[in-house]
Amino acid sequence: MTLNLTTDPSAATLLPIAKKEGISTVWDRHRAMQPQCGFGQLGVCCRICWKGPCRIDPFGDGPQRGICGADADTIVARNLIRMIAAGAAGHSEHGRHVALALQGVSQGKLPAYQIRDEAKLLRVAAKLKICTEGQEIQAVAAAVAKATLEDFQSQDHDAPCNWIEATLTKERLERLQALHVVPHNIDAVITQIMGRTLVGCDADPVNLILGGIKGALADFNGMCLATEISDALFGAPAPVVTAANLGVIKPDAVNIAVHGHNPLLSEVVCEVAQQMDEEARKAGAKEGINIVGICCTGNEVMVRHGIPLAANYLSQELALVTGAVDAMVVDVQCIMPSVAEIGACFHTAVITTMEENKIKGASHVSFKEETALENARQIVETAIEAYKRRDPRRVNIPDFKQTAIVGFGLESVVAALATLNAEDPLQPLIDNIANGNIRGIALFAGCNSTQVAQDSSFVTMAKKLAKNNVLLLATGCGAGSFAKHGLMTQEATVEYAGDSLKAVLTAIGTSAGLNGPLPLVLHMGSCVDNSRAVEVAVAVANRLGVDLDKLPLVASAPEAMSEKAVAIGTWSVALGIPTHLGTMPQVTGSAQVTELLTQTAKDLLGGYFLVELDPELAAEKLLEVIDERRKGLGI
Ligand code: MSK
Repeated sequence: MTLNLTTDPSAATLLPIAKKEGISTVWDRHRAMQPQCGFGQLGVCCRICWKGPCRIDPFGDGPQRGICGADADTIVARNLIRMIAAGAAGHSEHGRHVALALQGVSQGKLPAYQIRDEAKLLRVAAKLKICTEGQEIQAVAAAVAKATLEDFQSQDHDAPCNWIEATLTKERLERLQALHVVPHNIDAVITQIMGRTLVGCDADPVNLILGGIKGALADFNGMCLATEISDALFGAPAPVVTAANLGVIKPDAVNIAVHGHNPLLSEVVCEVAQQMDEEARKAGAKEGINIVGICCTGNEVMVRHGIPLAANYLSQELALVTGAVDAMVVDVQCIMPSVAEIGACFHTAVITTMEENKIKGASHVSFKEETALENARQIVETAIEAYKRRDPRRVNIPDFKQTAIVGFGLESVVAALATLNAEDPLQPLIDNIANGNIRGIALFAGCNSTQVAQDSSFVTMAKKLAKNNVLLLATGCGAGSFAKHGLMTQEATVEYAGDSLKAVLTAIGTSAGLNGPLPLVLHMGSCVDNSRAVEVAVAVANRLGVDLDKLPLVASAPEAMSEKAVAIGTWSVALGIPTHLGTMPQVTGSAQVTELLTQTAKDLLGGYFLVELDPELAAEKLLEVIDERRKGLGI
């Protein structure tokens, strides 16, 4: 009954309960929205000024220009790059927040935080060419924070942002510089996009798209710094065994769901929850406090600490329908406003924590790094109080959860490979790519969308690619899909990997002490952590002496939805990576923009968008792309 909505088995338990309780979910609202606006789907609706809204007739019978004179190409390009600006703003604001926290730690102003991974901080400093010799770790932190914050402040248009310069291959940087798309200042580039897309400004679709690519690379810069500084503050991920899906919610515990993206609060909530476990037991919760994750805040604490993941994007409301979540603590991004209303149907405290992200009907704890410990205590106390009001007769926790081995960043991948070749850890990976045991690498990223039965395209594509010996990496809600469906297990490797891939994963996993293969899909973290996959790719490219667009590497966002996914997909293309989309981008109202993104980009950047809604066909097309790349390398 629910298969055309979601393939997550826990939804089959909870959607009928939601219906019985009169609770509307994301799928009900999707149905109510049909038919959706065709002009919007094609990207030809312009709402940039109040003479409008205007829309271009895609059949050529009606208006071909908006009231100001903008045609479909201009309107589509403007709409698209505004989405990129929004995505870049979200990621880089998250990054700025983390960088300011590092600065606060370096000044001794934030007692709730410390540098938990000094080795990572030193590696970051070396990458940014900061001299660390004879320096105290606090001084190194201050220098890293300063160099990072310069990426939001520099007025030198010719100097690339520090992080992008430190991260990309030399050849890629030069290629992007020749196109004038390398950002010098994240904030400035986002502001420029908003300025150039005002009524009566940039009307050249090519120029607009180049501006969008620059914005997307600003997004990449923001993601790199967010990921790596978070690692320094909270620890780089290492393999850990945990679990995923709504069955991780415990009937006899105070359940606190951490949801959103920014790890600054959730890290402290995890710590404080441990200290307050006894208080929960005193309130009657035999199993104490149980923290579970949702979306990318969930992924952050999952890959670093093995906190189980309850839900990815589309299932967030269903977590509340279990009737057993006592508090849902949200920070930024991908939080459905409906959660406040659904929480109110139960006893659940839905708590917003960021000044710029409030929800009508939710309570608010104003989170500040300076007061993080007391903010976290207040949240945990609220959860314990809510637990006392829980109605056990309304508790319905689906009996579905899967084991997941997670926590694979560059450091842990290299550490695992080093057990095979300590002197040159990348060599075994390169050898196995060259001899075809690993046919290629696919990075699965991005969201869930109601346009696709939840998780279905991720799972279908992954199984097909793995059978064809493609090494699979995943982030964000894509990683959540794989974790929930049992594809981050050793058993999945045995069942679904092609013979040669299985042999490689078994050799690495066994030698790394996992008593068996690596999981079929390697969980690299949240959506900002896509930069981890680039780090691995850059390391391989540098080792081979080629640029990223030569590698048998592809990316896929089969269930893309967010403006952040638009930004990520665009930088992925800009870095030379063929990038699949499994949902229709809102650009097809312009033949010129569509051609720029799917064909011209290939000549300019090496990467390009490939749109295929059928997951089986999409996997076949990605295999063809991988083989084309292999041919180019002569392997
Ligand atoms: S949470 S941006 S639905 S991946 Fe990162 Fe998931 Fe997409 Fe949000």
